[in-house]
Amino acid sequence: MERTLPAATGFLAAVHQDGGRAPAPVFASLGSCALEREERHGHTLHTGLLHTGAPEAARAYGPRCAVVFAGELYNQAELRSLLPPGAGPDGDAQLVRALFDIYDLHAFRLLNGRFAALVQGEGRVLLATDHAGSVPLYLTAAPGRVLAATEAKALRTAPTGRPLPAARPVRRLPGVHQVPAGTVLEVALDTGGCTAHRTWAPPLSRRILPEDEAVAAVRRALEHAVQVRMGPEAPLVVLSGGIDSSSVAALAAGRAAGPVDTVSMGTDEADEFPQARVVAAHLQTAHRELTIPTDDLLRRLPHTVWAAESLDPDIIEYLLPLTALYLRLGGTGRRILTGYGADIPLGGMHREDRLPALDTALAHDMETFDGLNEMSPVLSGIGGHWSTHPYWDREVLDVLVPLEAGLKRRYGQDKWVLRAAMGDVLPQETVLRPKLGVHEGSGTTSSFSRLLTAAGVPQGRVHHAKRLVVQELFDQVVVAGRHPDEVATEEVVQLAAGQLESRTQ
Ligand code: IOT
Ligand code: MG
Ligand code: MG
Repeated sequence: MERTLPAATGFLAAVHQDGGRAPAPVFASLGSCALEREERHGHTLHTGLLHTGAPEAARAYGPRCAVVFAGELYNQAELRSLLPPGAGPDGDAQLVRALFDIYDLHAFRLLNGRFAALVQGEGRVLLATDHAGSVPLYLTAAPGRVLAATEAKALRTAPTGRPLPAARPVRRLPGVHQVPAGTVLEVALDTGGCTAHRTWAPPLSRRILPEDEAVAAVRRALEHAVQVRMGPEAPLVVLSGGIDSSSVAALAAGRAAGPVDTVSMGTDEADEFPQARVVAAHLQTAHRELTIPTDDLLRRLPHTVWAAESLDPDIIEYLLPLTALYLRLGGTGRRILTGYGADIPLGGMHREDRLPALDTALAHDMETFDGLNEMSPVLSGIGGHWSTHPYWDREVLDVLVPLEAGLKRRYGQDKWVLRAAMGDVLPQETVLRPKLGVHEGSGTTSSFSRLLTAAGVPQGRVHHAKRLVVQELFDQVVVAGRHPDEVATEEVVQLAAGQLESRTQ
């Protein structure tokens, strides 16, 4: 049976020398948890797989290694061509296991996907993220044991591990580290020491292409990325009516057997409903509009930090309206396509005409995305849905990032190459519509700012105060393990305002 969602959307896994016990799995993402215990190479492997019905395909045990896999692969056909004919492993975990037998950890250099994986080999444990680290993966390690999970909060009660210079420490969770993006961390079981192997890095050089070739390459790559992300049923596209999400909706509509669903969120203060409606009408999608009162939106701040486990206040502002949307969607188990991330390789957030500044911003953003968790599937997972982002497909990035800046800003337009690539399937007004960020179009930035100024934060300190709010939320819902329903945004804002005041006195 073809499945809409991946076999597993998250996991907790522990490898112990002495049998040991794994902490009870705690995830923000919804789903059932399938527990299993397996003895191999003199160690015990405990796994808890977060799933929606068929977790078997997320685990694979072979003589050389065991694989635990959350998420999905997008280049399965290519990967299968590397295996002997007839060796048709069913699920992604089996495929990774078969490739591991041939390539060892270099198998991860071959994968284009949205995943986190653990491989237990003899005497070592490997922890792998996709090229973008889009499914966050955390671990603690000590001699004789490794514990890993797709949410940091699942490791908050684990025994303290040793420091791991090859990974990023998590705030206030001693010994807990995040696996870097595009990396295989190899942990030696006897010592708990670890080595990082990079499997992808954003291109630093820039390619010069004629307009038509650049446009065709972008169209081809994006079309393919959308196609491989479609499940057996028509997907749901979160649509703002901007060029990024409208392109995804258009390509999905061109592929789906039936009408594609689209949904737009707005608040009582701001929305992009008219612009999204133009696209929905043009593509004849089954379109919905969800208006979220601003108070309710701000009440979802704790849930956003809980899901994203991110400390960056700007990122949290982008993710808050989307999290609120996912929580209001209703239904279960939708496959959601987004236009998220397009602005990073295309320099869309950058509003000026000078090319050096554009490429500086782009190089910076491609250098610093890791650990922000803005693509995390947990954001929609807390509503029971699976999201995926075609612009951060590995092949799409490998086309978009290296295009010389003059193809990204051209004829006075931002994201020119994408606009030119989509002209035949979208209304002209959509193709020409200037960029508007989700945090602006929903009034999120301004309403969050207002909350702080109302609590006495001076204008010039608002951004800093937002950072303190996000930190405090992180400490409550991730570090202390509180449920976000029990955390009041208002109280945390008061606390941050108070901290700021006492520091400036
Ligand atoms: P924006 O590009 O406006 O929105 C991101 C995605 O969220 C859209 O493509 C769309 O799928 C969905 N979306 C946005 N608004 C709505 C809406 N009203 N209703 C339904 N869905 C919507 C911020 C931004 O401008 O978002 N994200 C940037 C940049 C991230 C910066 N990160 C970084 N430097 N590491 C982005 O590239 O997506
Ligand atoms: Mg965008
Ligand atoms: Mg937008």
